[in-house]
Amino acid sequence: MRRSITGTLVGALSIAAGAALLGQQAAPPVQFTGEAAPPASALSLWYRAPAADRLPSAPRPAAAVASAEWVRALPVGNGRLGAMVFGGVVHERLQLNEDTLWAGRPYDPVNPEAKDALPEVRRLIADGQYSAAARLATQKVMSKPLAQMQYQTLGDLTLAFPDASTVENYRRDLDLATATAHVSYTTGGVTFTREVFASAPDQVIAVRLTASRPGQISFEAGMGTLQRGATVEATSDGDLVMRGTNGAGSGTTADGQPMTGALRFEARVRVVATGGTRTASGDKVIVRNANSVTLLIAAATSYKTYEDVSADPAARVSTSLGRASGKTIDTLRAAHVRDYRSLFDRVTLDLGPTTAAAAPTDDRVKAFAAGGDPALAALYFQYARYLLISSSRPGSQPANLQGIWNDSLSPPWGSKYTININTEMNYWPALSANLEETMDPLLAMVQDLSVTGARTAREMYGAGGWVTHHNTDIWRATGPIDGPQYGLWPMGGAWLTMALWDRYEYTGDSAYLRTLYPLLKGSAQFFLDTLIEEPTHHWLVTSPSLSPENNHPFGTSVTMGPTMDQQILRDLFAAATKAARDLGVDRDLQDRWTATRARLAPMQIGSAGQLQEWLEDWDMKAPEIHHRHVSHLYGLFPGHDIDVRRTPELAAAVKRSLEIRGDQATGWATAWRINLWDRLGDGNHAYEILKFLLSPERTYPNMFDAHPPFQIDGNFGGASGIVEMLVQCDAGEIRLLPALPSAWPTGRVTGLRARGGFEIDLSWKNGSLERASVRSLTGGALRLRRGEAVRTLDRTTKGAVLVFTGDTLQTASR
Ligand code: FUC
Ligand code: CA
Repeated sequence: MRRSITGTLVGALSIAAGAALLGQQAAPPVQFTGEAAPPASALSLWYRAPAADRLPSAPRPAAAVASAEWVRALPVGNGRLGAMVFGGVVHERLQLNEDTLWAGRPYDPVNPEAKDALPEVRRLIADGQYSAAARLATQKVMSKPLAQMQYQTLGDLTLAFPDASTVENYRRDLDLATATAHVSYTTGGVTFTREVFASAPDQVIAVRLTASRPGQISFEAGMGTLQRGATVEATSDGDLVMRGTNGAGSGTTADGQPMTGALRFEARVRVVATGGTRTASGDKVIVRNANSVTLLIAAATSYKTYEDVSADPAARVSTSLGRASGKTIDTLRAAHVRDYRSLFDRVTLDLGPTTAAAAPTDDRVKAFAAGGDPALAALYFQYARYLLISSSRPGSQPANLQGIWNDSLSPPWGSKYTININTEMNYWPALSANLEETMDPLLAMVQDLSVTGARTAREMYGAGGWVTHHNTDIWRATGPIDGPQYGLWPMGGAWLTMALWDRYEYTGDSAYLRTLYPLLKGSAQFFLDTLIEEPTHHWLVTSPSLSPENNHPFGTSVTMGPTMDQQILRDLFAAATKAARDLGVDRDLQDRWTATRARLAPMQIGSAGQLQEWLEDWDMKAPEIHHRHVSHLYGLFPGHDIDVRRTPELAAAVKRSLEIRGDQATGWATAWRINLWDRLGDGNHAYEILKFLLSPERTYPNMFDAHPPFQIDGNFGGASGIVEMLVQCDAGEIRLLPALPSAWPTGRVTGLRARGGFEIDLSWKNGSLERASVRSLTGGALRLRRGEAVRTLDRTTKGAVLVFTGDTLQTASR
């Protein structure tokens, strides 16, 4: 039987309608007794209480910031499918996501009036009439619709178990070593265990229920979603099936097209019980007195590409479910763990064991700043690697503002791709923490953007190449959105392309370079066609643009030639030139790029000794001198314009800017500050900021980053900040322990990657380097630094491991 559900949760509704067999309604509170022991794996997040023990409340607002319960739940994901596991005793909830389920439909946001209005916007800027320029841009230049589409929740799988009054030794955990969430407890003399993992090889989420005695597992499984008009039915062969279409976005395109939902989705749960009975009743599957149960969850949408939504979600689901349900849980688990470990195990980090590690994770977060728990920083680092693997597998969509985990139809900032820092930050640890493959989805997205962005370049700017502004979505929209003070920034695509360029620097892979080159060339082309000469010094600058989201003293952020743009462009033109040289192509363009690069506005040091954020020395007069964005410091990290040794005056100006900005900001902005202080070589200052990032103000109980609200970039930026304390590579050299905080006198890391094609294992003791093993991946030149000690090799032997000992880098045989 099929029921239609509209905007509320089917589980709660049908229970009210009388289908309930097992105590789902307002169960008396469960009493927890006994102290569960910590899990065996030190790489675990764990807790002594469920994240929640009730069905999601119904009706629930569609536009919701993640609840306090949700940020206690534990995430699993296979890159595409995600679940938040709540671990309730009476009510288990798995909040589900599929990474192509976004609102809206294919669309082109370019405003046809923009091209004619842009010269006047530029003239007003050159004339110092910034607010007038912003007003004109609001009227004529911004995208239609003005907002992009949101990433949306798929729904929930709920399992309602019999009431339990007293529960002993409850524990739930997430084991990062096996990418598996567990729940275990004892009630009525029976110990129940639950295991949840998201398999990439089998494209299902598996839930395994077992009990210490036969015949003890009884529950009622249901599904629900906030998506309007979705249906749920239980099939006669014991599947739960939810079908629906995605939500609409707001606004219309310039030619009046509404943003109605055009994606279809299906989620299907197969319930396989051993012993007992399984029956389908309405929109529920009911299991009674089973010995063990496996639930397999598959889901898909009709999304094929940003312009094609014609796939058959039912066929996709039935393919993966058909394959997976032919395998035993042991086979599924083994394949999952093998596959996951091939990525996760590449890096280990030991910052020293601590007794504090025996406490539940939320207690450790509360206590981290007080000291004595360096292992929590190691866990935070490995959690970020886990989250990247779980949200960004090849073939899936890139990690968005929430990775893949979102329980709303209208999440904060649409849970989109904000590309004036946030998406780039998501990938900061990808290369250094040895997860190169997780960048494949980013490459695929930028390839799409180079197509949609070429249209925007042509129709909006009359330019060649391609451009993307400060956000994009699954439809690869590239126009300026939200308002000119946020959106009128043409650098998003260029920055993303530099993130992709890093991968070539780390790997030297020439096949990859050939794939990347058209993106570099097209991005550079856009700027060749649109840079203007600023009137005072005749430097080449962007216009209109802005320093991300920071208002200058004249009532808006809109201006020309902000420092960050010039830094990104110096990196971009240098990379494009090097790429063309390495490929032996485009001789004339190489010269043009080099000449253009030399004419870009230089960086300037302002009256407070700071690095100027803008062409003019406005920093101290800007309304928010503590602003979260530190865009003009891009040149130090992750960009390449500034270095403590190569450009010490500019590095000192960065330091001054950081002091003025202050240490505490939103999650991602706090994480950026850590990386910057690392690059200044001040590990103790960086560590002070890490203490704030890893406090309850910026880290939720499930260790998700708190902007607040939840935003995943801070997890990734924080992990990068930990790497940058131990190994840095830039300015042609690899630096060992360049920003080691005194709180971590002794430790060991293995498997970090560095530019030039190297893999590094390090150990240190009492703040001194003990031993470094450097494995050459490509046979390239090596320049290694530890403090003032430097070792240089013009070339290395591919595959060979070079060993250096002590702070003086004595060469040793392995
Ligand atoms: C940028 C930031 C905000 C937030 C948003 C998603 O606009 O300025 O702080 O992170 O992205
Ligand atoms: Ca993904």
